[in-house]
Amino acid sequence: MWLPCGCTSKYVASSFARRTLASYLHVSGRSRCNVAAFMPEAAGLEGVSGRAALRELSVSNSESFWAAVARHRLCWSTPFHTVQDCDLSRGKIKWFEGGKLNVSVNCLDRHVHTCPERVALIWERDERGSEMKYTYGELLEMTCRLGNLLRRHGVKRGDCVTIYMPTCPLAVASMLACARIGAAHNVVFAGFSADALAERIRDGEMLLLIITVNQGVRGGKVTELKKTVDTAMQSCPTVKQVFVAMRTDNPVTMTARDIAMEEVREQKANQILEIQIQAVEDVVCEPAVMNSEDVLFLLYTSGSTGKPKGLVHTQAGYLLYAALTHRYVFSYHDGDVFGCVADIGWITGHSYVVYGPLANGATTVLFESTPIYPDPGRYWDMVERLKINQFYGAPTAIRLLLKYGDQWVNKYDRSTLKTLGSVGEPINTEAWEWYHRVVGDGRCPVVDTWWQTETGGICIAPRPSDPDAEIVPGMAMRPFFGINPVLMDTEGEVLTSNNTSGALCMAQPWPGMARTIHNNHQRFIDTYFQPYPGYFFTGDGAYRSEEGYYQITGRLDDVINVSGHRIGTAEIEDVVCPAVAESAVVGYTHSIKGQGVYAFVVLKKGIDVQEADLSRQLNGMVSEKIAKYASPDFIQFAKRLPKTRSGKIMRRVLRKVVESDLEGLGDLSTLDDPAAVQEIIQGHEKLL
Ligand code: 6R9
Repeated sequence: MWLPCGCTSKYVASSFARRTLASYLHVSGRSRCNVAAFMPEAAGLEGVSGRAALRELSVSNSESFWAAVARHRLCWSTPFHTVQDCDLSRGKIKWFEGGKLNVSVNCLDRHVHTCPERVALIWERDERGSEMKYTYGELLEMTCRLGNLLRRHGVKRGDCVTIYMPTCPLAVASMLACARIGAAHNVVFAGFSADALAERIRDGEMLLLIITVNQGVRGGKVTELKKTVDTAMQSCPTVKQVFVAMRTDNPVTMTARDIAMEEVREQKANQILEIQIQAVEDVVCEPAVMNSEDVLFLLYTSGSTGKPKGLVHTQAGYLLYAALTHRYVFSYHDGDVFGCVADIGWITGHSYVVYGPLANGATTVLFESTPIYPDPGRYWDMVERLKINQFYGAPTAIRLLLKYGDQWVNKYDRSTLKTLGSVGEPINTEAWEWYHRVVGDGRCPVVDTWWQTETGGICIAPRPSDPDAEIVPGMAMRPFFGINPVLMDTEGEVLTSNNTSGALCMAQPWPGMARTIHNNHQRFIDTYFQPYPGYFFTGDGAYRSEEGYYQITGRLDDVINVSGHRIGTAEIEDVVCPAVAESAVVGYTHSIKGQGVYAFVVLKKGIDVQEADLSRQLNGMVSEKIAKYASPDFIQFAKRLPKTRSGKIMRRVLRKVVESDLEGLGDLSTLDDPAAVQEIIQGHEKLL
């Protein structure tokens, strides 16, 4: 049952929201054309002839564009006075200053006012056919109760709460409850190990509290999340409390620090049907009035050095960008069911499972399972059952499913599908074609979306463009509104011609970009703004075709992408084993995962071990210190690694060896001892 929330009338869409882009944009000298049917913000806009012109304007007159869109799309309690105050050369990014709002109000209350019975979440639980639906009213109630619970336990505005949970309604409500009371959240992917969790908790001294579940369930297997938290707690003395929700019926050991999150549960045949958060809590929770630039969340991601970085996103700009991209890249329309199968522990889950869809009042799917559980038809069975209109997944899953054959797709009715999305890594042509031809019956546009944790939302994608505009398989294609990509050559000069490749940078700020690295603004500047002064450097390389379309060619740094998960090679190398003198990790092409992990290991002198035993041990250590997906597929033991005379490991050479591209080894003249390369090549051939 839905009960009134703490939303006051000042939060109801203000007159700003009803104004149109025309009131804010003053463009002259262009022909008149109606773009309103496509973008209501643009209703009545003078002088913009179609979507391409609107895009152009979003870059040339970006302040006016974003001001209009922000006023139209977000619900403000106080309007902003300054659209942007950014200086990329100093890594200074501020949007919509003076504005006050609450993100949870924007994601919940305003939809509850209009349609409380609309389904907000469909929880596609691991057990097939046991999905549960939550209306906007119910999600608001859950969020408010949780917000009160957190407040009662001392969480204040500006604090940070770590969420270590699988994708489930309580996790979403926890994120929104933080937003409601003005605390930041730090969601840690539930596949991360105790060490990785502890490292992410310790990095911020303001992290006080954790929310978790007793056990996770995925692919029919149970994972002991609470136990992992208990282990992590041994090295996190500042954590005051751990809230524990029950995903399964199995009790867990509770310590003085732990608090049970639910009180009332309704059960049927050993199945939890109703999770009620502390029924004693009030269902009214006054939303904190937040400044546009207050922190909304931290999210850790891998960089090229060993230590993961906590990227910081703030309130208004992030939410606006997630909402706008969700609506226009996927052609989302009111009433659609949006199915993004990402885990909430990644940025894709934040932006396209939670914030983007909820800000737009969508029905969003929370996928708890795996693409092949209980069989390879799982996604498409879900599409049929939940009547999903937009499906958004990762190429690694598509490549895996393709191998099982078309029959697993054809079995199910996919006629509700309108758009298919891809994210996280390059999608090869074979996978793209299969996705388009088999899954989408050749009638759904496939949008290959390029973006990053740092960008907050999709930056390059085939849509929005005219519905019949060309899409080239495997290409992310076109920049989104307000996005101004450039390619740089090795000298740091902008490449102006087409049919060229370079380092992908952004020449203009946009509201969704990260604001800093938690506790380390200098690292933020050094990583993203120092390599090409005045530009945001993405870390990726890209090709721009003759027609001006973009294709991402891969990372330019020591970050590899395993099944769409970013991992710094240095993070794996940092896992210390007493028998190992030194190691070097590189990525190699893997037919399903996109990239696999290949480790070269040099043992300390006098160590006498069975290589197979040590390999097993090293794999176990990487799983334990980081996560399973980071564990090497190949470990090659070597007497020495190829190094320059100044002692640097020549990774370029190692990468070529693992790709068996001996022709491409390049200039070896700077090597200290070229014979080392021959040894490495022989060792590699033996391993295959
Ligand atoms: C959203 C997300 C970001 C890195 C990024 C790039 C790679 C993401 C891609 C893609 C080719 C695409 N990447 N989407 N590469 N085509 N459509 O994945 O964020 O986890 O931060 O990873 O992933 O290398 O730099 P994140």
